[in-house]
Amino acid sequence: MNAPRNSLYRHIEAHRIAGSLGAEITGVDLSQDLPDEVTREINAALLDNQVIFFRDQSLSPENQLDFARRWGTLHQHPFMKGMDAYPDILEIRKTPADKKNFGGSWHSDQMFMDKPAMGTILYAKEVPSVGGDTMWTNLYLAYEALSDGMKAMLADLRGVSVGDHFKGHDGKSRKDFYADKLSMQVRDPGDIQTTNAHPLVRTHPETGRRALYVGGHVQGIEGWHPDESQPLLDFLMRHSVKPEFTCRFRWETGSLAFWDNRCTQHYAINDYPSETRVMHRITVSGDAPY
Ligand SMILES: O=C(O)CCC(=O)C(=O)O
Ligand SMILES: [Fe+2]
Repeated sequence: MNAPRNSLYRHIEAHRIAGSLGAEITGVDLSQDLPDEVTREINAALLDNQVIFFRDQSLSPENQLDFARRWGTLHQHPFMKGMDAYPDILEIRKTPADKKNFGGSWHSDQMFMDKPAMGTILYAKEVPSVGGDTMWTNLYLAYEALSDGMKAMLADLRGVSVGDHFKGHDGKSRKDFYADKLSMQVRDPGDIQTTNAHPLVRTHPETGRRALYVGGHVQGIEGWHPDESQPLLDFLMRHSVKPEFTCRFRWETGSLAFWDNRCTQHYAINDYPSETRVMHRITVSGDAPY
């Protein structure tokens, strides 16, 4: 069902890295001004594979911004401060002095916003000699694998996502969670609404496929008591990240990943205590889920 459709691409090739999602794309230099036809093929590859990877790219911040803008307006993280010279780029940096990492639990980006991020474009500037891989999971497959009974129960439910104080941060605020454990700069979201409810089963606006829309930010179910919702959410999270639904990418300097947050979750693995990892991240704005 998810095989690469190389016969449909004229400018790029897609090479699957796992059975359930993820493909390495070859034949394109992202620093160039891409013709619309190539952009359309990259978008098709993203929809077909949920997360796509490019290796050996040499991108300035401007190049990465130009590439990201082909997919829409850019979205700034309400809790994290962007680079001084490029506020639309979040530098994800972890050094041996940092004990925690950014994105080190399963989640879908900015799911706590009224319009969560459509996609994230992450570019590797500096990577550990080994470790610091990222994993993704396919939420279409997670949905399709549920029983008809569970699908029926989830059909009209909405999960409440919270931007701060979530389980992946030990229930602490980002500020307290990072404090002396991660030197990335946190910011105050001001009056941006960072708690929002979305359908637990989401229809992808471009493919029309249904996905189980869960992630670490989901803390409750609208109209349910926490004693009722927590066991169900625990099950859905466990189910959604079964190894069979996942892929894992080994970064090199110059690798770029582009993932679709509408049908995936991801997890940044924190297993390089004595090395440094630096990534440049841009998120593309998305629609209100339905
Ligand atoms: O650093 C990574 O591999 C991913 C971090 C993350 O969660 C993100 O960029 O959204
Ligand atoms: Fe993330």
